Amino acid sequence: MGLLSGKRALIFGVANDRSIAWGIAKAFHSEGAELGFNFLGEALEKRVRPLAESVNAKLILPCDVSKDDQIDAFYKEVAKIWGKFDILVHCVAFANKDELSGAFSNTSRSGFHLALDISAYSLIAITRPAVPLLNEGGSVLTLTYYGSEKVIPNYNVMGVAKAALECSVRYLANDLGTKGIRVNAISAGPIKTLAASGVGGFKTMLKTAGEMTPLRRNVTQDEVGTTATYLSSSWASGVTGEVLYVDAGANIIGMSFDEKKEEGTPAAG
Ligand code: NAD
Ligand code: 0WE
Repeated sequence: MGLLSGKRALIFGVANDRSIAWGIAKAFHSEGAELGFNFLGEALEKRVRPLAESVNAKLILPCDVSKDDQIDAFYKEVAKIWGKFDILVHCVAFANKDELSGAFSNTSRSGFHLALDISAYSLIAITRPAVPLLNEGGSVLTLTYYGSEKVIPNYNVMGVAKAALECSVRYLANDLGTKGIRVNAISAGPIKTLAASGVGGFKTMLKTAGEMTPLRRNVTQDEVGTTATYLSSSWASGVTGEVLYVDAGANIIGMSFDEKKEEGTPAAG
């Protein structure tokens, strides 16, 4: 018996086999969950459909989370095909590329709206219609990043969007608690995905980040997947409104330097 046997999970945000959402899907599948997926547009359908079919998913439907009519149509189909389900996973973020470099103060009004709409409001937009379909003991999970709490170069408007997302997790957790539904976030360390590879200097950032963590490495999609499985299972039945770090310990570090370099070095060289 798997940890998620008999559970149905709807996963938003698979783009390809490097997606964090796909790491979560693989872990859920290995613990016995039945899976459903969205895809964004025909180009991604070609990538998502074969992946989804490899884990025996039957529910594979289009949904742009910035379009209310698509969200409505999506859940109408979910209600028809599944009726009720247990787990909702939100792995969606987007900002204009030109807002993810240079000065944060140059963030445009329209860029701010877009980033917050797709990366933060969309959690509310896909959770509200899910509520009547979610079973008691259900779980909603989203993905966030440390750039919501501390300044990370170039993360810019996405940091503001993730702060709004994390706060939405707490308010949604309070709303849905009475229905026995939990809402949580995973704050993942940097991982090379499609979204991340669109970022200038990501390779250098990954190397620097990996050297700073207590585990002296970065985390993987699979490690996010196993933590997501725990949070979405009855083993986390007492956990809601939480942001759980899957970052190799990065968030606990206040300052980091190479201690070996200090050995035998005269002070004030
Ligand atoms: P990814 O590119 O694989 O996934 C992002 C997904 O967002 C894609 O599937 C894309 O289709 C989807 N998306 C964008 N706009 C959409 C829209 N309008 N409607 C529907 N879907 C839309 O990248 P990823 O890194 O796996 O990102 C997944 C989540 O993880 C994001 O929330 C991201 O912020 C978060 N995260 C990523 C990292 C990292 O370093 N990769 C670290 C922490 C958190
Ligand atoms: O949340 C993310 C990815 C966010 C993201 C990335 C892109 C690149 C391509 C959102 N929208 C876009 N739009 C594009 O056109 N991460 C946590 C990964 C990430 O992105 C960064 C990071 C890290 C880490 C951007 C700048 C600095 C660090």
